[in-house]
Amino acid sequence: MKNKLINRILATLVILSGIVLWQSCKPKAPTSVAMGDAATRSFVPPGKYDEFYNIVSGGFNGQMAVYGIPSGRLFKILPVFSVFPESGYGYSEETKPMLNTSHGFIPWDDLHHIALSTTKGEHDGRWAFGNANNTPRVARINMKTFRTEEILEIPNSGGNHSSPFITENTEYLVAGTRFSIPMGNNKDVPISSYKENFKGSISFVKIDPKDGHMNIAFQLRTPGFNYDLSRAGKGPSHGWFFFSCYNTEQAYTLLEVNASQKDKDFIMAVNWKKAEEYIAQGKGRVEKAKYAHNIYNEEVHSATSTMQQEVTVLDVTEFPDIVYFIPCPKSPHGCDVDPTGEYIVGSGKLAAMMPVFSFTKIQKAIADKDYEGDFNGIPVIKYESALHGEVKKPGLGPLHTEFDEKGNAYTSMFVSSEIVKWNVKTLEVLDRVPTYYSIGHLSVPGGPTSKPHGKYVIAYNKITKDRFLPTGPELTQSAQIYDISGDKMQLILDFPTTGEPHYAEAIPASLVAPNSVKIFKLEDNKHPYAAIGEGQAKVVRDGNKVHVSMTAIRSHLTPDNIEGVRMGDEVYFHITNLEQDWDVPHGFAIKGNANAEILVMPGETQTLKFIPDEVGIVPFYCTDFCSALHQEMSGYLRVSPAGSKTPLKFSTGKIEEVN
Ligand code: K7E
Ligand code: CUA
Repeated sequence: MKNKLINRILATLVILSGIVLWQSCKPKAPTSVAMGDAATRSFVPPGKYDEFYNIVSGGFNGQMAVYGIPSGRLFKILPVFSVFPESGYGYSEETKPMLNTSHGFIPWDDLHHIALSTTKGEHDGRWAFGNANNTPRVARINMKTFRTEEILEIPNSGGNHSSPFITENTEYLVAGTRFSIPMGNNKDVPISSYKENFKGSISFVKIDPKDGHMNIAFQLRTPGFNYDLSRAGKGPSHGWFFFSCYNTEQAYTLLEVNASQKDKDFIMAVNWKKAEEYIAQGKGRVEKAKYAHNIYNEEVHSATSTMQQEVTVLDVTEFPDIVYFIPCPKSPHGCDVDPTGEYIVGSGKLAAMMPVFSFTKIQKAIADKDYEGDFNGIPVIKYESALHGEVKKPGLGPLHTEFDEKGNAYTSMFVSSEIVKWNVKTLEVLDRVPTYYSIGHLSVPGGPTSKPHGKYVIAYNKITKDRFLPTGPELTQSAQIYDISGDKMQLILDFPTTGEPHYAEAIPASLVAPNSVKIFKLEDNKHPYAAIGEGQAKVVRDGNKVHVSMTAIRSHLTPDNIEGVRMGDEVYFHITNLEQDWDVPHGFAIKGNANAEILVMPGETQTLKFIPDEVGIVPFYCTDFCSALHQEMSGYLRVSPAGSKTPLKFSTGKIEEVN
């Protein structure tokens, strides 16, 4: 028995060391492969626009970043789950509620996946969604303002990795748990009771088609193993979802070895239309849960956080026709559906080939009950019965697949550091190019949709070694753009990225740029402390709270002299930017503040809290270089001792005589 186990471990180690050896296949020196006119194809002349927006996740920085394609130029860092002192996100009173959770305020997360909203399977340019991998949450970004507008916490989840993935018309976003955990009333259990007590869960988040608001419609309670990635069906497979599952061994320690025992794990096929029916029939179980729902409202330029109390659960083992398992070799990671919706690609990280499943065959196998057995009562479809075919010798360590508009697939190979192009129908490998190095996700514009825009594939790499000037032990993260318009993929650009780029989607600029908000209209500003015009500027004491309604316009703040604040006060600077011109933000910061700055967009009001910690005169100023007289855009706050009788007064431009 023991010997058997040791043999198994040894066998696994041999496999793993093989992988380490395979890694040495990758090119050793930086190679300049951009030849001929290749590099000019990424060149966007000064003053010209890029053709695509690339919305790239930032991994452990908890943000998204916006780049232009094909230039690779960085346009914006878009804070989502992490505080961002540069804009005051998570520091201003208005944005703090966005980062509220059932655990309280959390300033950071790990953002892996982007999903851009679609209608009829095609990009519509409305919203971008992202996942918080650590403290399970999903976020929605409004593509008109490029701001995080909503964050929904996901209860009953042990790490939100297979998330967010959306259905054809953005009806639902799914959020699947990476780790299984005990749920319900009895959570204090031995870790070794994994098999009995640990469960998975997949949340179906309903998206309101009008305003994008997210609510958990229901959760599927699933067998205890790890749920890695997912894609919705489309076209003929609309109504289904596919998830890659690993650790079907149900190991709970040294997963590296113990979760790689079996020859095959599963792709889990979910008939969500069926689940929807059961929910409509009232078959879901309402369970207590606690999760935050945070919404930013641009009318008041403020967020609110509400704690939700319930979630409706369907245990899939109690319903015969919601979930089916399809065997998939060796710890599948990516699980991608081609643009036609017929083919589902499983990427076993440790497998030497890639299975492509057929939706038609899966349906037939279900109709014929063509099963090889069951797992926790859930039917396991015969591998051969679901299989369209295998891509033979695609490369080593297949992770993720995207598609072009010509019936081709592009798969990232982590171990052999390359992108492999193959034909979805014939499964024939057509081309391969090296990536520098260890590619994770890749992105073809429109690649996960029914209508890919094609033209480029962008590689998001895990290792940058020797591609850029060294910057100490930590190097920049990197991405690479390949032209895929011809038969052969051709590298045209390396570009550095911020954070760790996990996944990205690229969307034609024409679907987004025309809708971009330029200013917020002052007359629509319903912020309770807004000063719409300098005449409304004021300072009001409310106990130990002092509310300053201040205006900013080139190049002064009103008021710029404030007296009567005392030690022990909390001062709230509510800054309204009176500008109604595009691209004229004003910033605000005050000396010694244990807080960040805030950046205030034209027509908007934002609030910075300040607690004085010493008596004296404290300067404040505009932080964004807004005009030739930006340096003059400043003022003073006088802080008097606690209990002093200094009268509250404020002014701008008033010269007082001192007697
Ligand atoms: Cu492959 Cu978290 Cu999508 Cu990264 S995951 S690579
Ligand atoms: Cu306003 Cu600088």
